[in-house]
Amino acid sequence: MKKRLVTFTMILMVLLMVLPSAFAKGATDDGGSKKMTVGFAQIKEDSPWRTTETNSVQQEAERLGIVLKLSVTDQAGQVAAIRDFITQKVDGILLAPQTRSGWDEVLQEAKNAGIPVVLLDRGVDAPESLWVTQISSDFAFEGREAAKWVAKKLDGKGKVVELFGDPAADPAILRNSGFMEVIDTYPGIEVVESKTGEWSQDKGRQVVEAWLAAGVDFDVVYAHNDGMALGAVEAMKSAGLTPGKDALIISIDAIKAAFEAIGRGDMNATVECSPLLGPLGFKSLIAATKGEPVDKYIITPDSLYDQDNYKNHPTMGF
Ligand code: GZL
Repeated sequence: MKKRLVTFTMILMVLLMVLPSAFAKGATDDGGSKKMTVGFAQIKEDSPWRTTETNSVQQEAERLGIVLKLSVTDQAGQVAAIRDFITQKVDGILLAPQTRSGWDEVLQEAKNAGIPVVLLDRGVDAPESLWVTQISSDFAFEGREAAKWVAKKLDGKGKVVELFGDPAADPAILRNSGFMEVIDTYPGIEVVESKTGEWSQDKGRQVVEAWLAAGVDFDVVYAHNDGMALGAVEAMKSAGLTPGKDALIISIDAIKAAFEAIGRGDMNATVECSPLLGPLGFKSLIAATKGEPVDKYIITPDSLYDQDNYKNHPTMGF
């Protein structure tokens, strides 16, 4: 009798050790079927735009009943996170690639594991066969729209300073090339300075403060994102200048703080760049897991908002 009791207890202990992990691996919904699990490798970046994008992904995962594993790091950390998602056998991966390069190897590993990868808000220089789709704005278009606005406001003649995003990042590279493609058609307009503000308001402020201290003369600040533009506003005010008048300030993103600055006259324009990419991201991943076709590039529409039309934006910014 005693021997049977010991055997039963040992079997029970083994079951209690094994069962929970079995359930944990395949989280199930109320109906008992396995929930989809998605890994999201997000960029570590202190910006309202990035926060709004992360919230969009989290809210959509919640709405769809998808288990989201969120990792927020730099590019090297993103590569490690993707490897971790592969080990965990996720059903799909969302990646907001901090830089254009450095992805070929890890995206090949995801492909070998049969895990689809969707690129959010930026492109990569890895082969198209390694990722399902890129969901983003057309950054060169944004740059061209900004340049057309600048050329019109300057009547074809003046000096521009450029606050570059991360020079290794797809949106910065294309916002510069799109802008210069138009500016180069105006011999009277010169970009006299161009320096990275690293997408951040504080660094953008420091760069413009240094230009002003060095006596750089300019009529327009073109910033690759609103954060850096708001830094330029601060720098001009600290120097006793009137931003939006002593120099025009145009940027990209259309965050709420930019619309507020346009309303105050501190900034003059911003080109919309939607961060609300969660729904399209999951729709593409789910289609890919079903073997359904997905467009290789899904471009979200953008418009320029300035003091004449900013109140028309449905949410007055993101
Ligand atoms: C654009 C996105 C950019 C934003 C910046 O899709 O990648 O990253 O324009 C952010 O604000 O740094």
